[in-house]
Amino acid sequence: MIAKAREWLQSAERVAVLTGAGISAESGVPTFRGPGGLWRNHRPEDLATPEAFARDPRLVQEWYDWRRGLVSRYEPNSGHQALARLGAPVITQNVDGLHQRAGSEPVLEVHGSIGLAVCTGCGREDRDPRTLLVEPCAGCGGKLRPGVVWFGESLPEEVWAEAVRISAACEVLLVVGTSAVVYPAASLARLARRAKVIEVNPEETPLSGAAHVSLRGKAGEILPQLVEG
Ligand code: BJW
Ligand code: ZN
Repeated sequence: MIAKAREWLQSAERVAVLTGAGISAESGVPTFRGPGGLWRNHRPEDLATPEAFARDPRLVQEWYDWRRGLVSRYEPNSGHQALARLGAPVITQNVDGLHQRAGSEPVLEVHGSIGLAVCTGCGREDRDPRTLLVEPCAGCGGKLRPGVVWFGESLPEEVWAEAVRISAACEVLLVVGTSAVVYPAASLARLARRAKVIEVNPEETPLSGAAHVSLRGKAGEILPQLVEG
């Protein structure tokens, strides 16, 4: 199975990658769903929706400040590094910036970036890791939020359009570490009609049936074998 997948990756001219939280799991970043997941002790609708922010901004800001503080301590793992060597565009649902730090280019962040602070009052944006969301905007005193996409919000339009173009045109789509339950990101794999779809995930997902090859295991172990050959 892995030999066939490697051959497809080597012979295709247009390869694209779609990643989710599982690629960062071996860097220590908790995934959302499953054991030890970020949602385990929280309901997503209490933390990752515009309604939650309107109801209790402080709770949401504190949760994201905690996660923003952790992000700088994580390092890209051998999975991120293998994808950077592959040299294909990476469409990621992750907000942790680890693909960029590993050297992938381009990286399309369809769910935004946790490193970005956005003022809900004046629209001011900053990437200063010392910024605390719980503190008011230095410019207008407004409330700060993270530059991520919450449930019920639209994905960044241009980034999404480019992700759709790349998925529709690729010959091989490598899908890594996503439970494939969050839309519209999960639909990208189905858009890749012409492509051979290779899934890398220790667990079965709703996408597994449609994948041409499912490689069951950890991204940090499988991706280096896929890319080196
Ligand atoms: C490993 C591993 C290892 C472990 N190696 N693998 C169509 C149908 C149904 C619902 C909808 C629909 N269209 C829209 C919706 C609504 C909603 C949605 O999808 N809901 C479903 C959950 C039911 N979608 C939206 O609201 C989206 N917006 C939208 O559609 O706008 C248009 C619209 C507007 C108004 C009304 C309606 C529509 C926005 C979605 C935003 C998602 N945001 C989050 C939070 C980001 C900020 C933050 O970080 O806090 O994004 S939710 C969370 O889930 C995060 C992730 O990017 C996303 C996906 O999760 P992911 O990456 O797949 O992680 P996990 O944890 O689920 O899975 C990890 C996987 O890794 C597992 O499979 C493991 O096995 C595996 N793994 N270790 C490899 N070592
Ligand atoms: Zn402001």
